[in-house]
This record gives sequence, structure tokens and C-alpha cells, in this order.
Amino acid sequence: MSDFAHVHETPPPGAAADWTIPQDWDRYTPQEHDTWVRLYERQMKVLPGRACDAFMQGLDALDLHGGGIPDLEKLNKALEALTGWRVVCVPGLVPDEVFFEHLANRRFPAGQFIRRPDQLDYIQEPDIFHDVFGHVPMLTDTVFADYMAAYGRGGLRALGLGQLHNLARLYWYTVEFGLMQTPNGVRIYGAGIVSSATESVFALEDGSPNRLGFDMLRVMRTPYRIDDFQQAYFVIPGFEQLLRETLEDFAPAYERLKALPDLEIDEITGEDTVIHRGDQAYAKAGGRFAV
Ligand code: HBI
Ligand code: FE
Repeated sequence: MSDFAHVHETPPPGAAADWTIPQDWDRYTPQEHDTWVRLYERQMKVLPGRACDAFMQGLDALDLHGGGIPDLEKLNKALEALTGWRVVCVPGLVPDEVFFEHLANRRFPAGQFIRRPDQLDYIQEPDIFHDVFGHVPMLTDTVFADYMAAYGRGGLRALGLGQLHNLARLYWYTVEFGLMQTPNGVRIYGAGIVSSATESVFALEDGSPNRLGFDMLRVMRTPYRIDDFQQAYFVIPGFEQLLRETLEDFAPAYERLKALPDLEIDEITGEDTVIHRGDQAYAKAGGRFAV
């Protein structure tokens, strides 16, 4: 999320050279734990039947239920045993190369703080609820876990090539806002969706956004919204294809992209597989969550 202005340039006081900080789990207040519980309970009303099986199973495998902000030391024991991933705490957004370096080494950087009670519906900077509830269950899936590490390595290469704007769209439209086709219908796996009560419904059921079959080059040409519901969602057939394509070096794709213009955010091309042609009514009415 390099689009945000307030990323520090060097680790703030108290942070290590790799920007990590202690979780200090004992220091969360009862009110902060209560915020987690309220967010958790709200999501559990909307996610069954909407989130993919891997996400729901990940919640179980990590015991991410009940009692408040998770103690990452305990969570990491279970997660490491499953896929070799660990969660580390960071103060907020970290520079791109720091973020990718962690991912490439199977460390997921999570915001240490939790949003204030008046920010239950939306915060711009990722907090521990978005990062741990939203992202970490998917890291229990062996294929998805490999995909995230491959993305981290790809991020480091993209930075060197000056192509991060293209690669960031892949992260956005998969890891954050991805949908998946399953035998039971389209399901959510993106962390930005599963951590939002309103977008969990909007992404799957609203008539407004386009839902299109995933295509790597197409996604890399598609701009996105950082502060509102998406105007397009991309539907993958499964994680294997995503991993396979991301294990490839994207350098040839970046070369092709230099000759291809970006698409409009709500554009549908003749080559798209259209799962739902959105009427964009929400975006046309001005957006900002007034569904
Ligand atoms: N830092 N803490 C944090 N979380 C992110 O998701 C994040 C970041 N820094 C950079 C970053 N994301 C971006 O590089 C991309 O996701 C492309
Ligand atoms: Fe995120």
C-alpha cells in the first residue's frame, strides 16, 4: 500500500532494523480486546457461505475465535507447523522493500495496533484485525502460502525493474480483494473483503461491480480504488494457477505491459470472461459505503 503518504522512511524509535516491534500482548486494554471481539462477531455473521473453505479452515486451525486479540507467540507455533509462516509485528505501513523482504522469508508483517471503536467500519492503515484476521488464515493453505512468498520475491524483482505499479495490482486484486470459483459458487479469499462486513456482501452480491475471470496481464493493467469498494473483482479458478504463474519471472510480462495502455477501472474488454457485468450504480452514485 505504497499509495499512502504517511510511511516512515527509517524504522521509528523502538523498532528493529527490519522494522519489527514486540507485540506486547499483555499491554492491550480490555477495550482493545473488546474491539477485536466485536469485529470478529460481526464477520462471523457474514462469512459462512461467503468466505472460501481455506479461510474458514484457517480460522479453526489457528484457533482464531473467541477471546480477543490473539497472542502471536501462540498463533505462530500453530502457523509455523503448518506452512513455515510466522506473523511479525510492525508499527504500521513499512517501505515496500521491507515488506517484500519479510514476505519472501515467510514472515507476514502485521500492524501491532487495533483501530479505535469509532473506526470499526474503515481504517486506512492496516491494523491487527485486518492483518491477522484477514490475511493470516489464508497462510495456513499450503499453496496460498507458497504464492505469498513467491509474490514477495517478485516484489523485490519488480522494485529493481521499476514495475511495482503493475505488480501491486496483482496483490490488490488477489491477496486483498480476490474471489474464487468453487463447486458451491463464487467465494471470497481476499483479506480486504473478509475483514469488512459491508464489502463481504458487496463483493459477492451487489449488482454494481464487474466480476471477471482472472487474467494475469489484464489484472496488471487495471487500476484500483484504495479508499472505497472495488469496481472490479477478479475470480480465480484456484490457488494452483496463481502460484504457477507467479513462480515465473514477470520481466517479459513487464516488457509487454510497456506497450499496453492501462484499462479503465470499470472497463470490460472483448477478451474478458464476464461472470457479472456490473451496472456500476454504486460508483456512479458517488460511492463511499452508502449502499
Ligand atoms: N506495509 N504493514 C504493511 N502492510 C502492507 O500491506 C504493505 C506495507 N508496505 C508496502 C505494501 N504493503 C505494498 O508494497 C504493497 O502491498 C504493494
Ligand atoms: Fe492487507
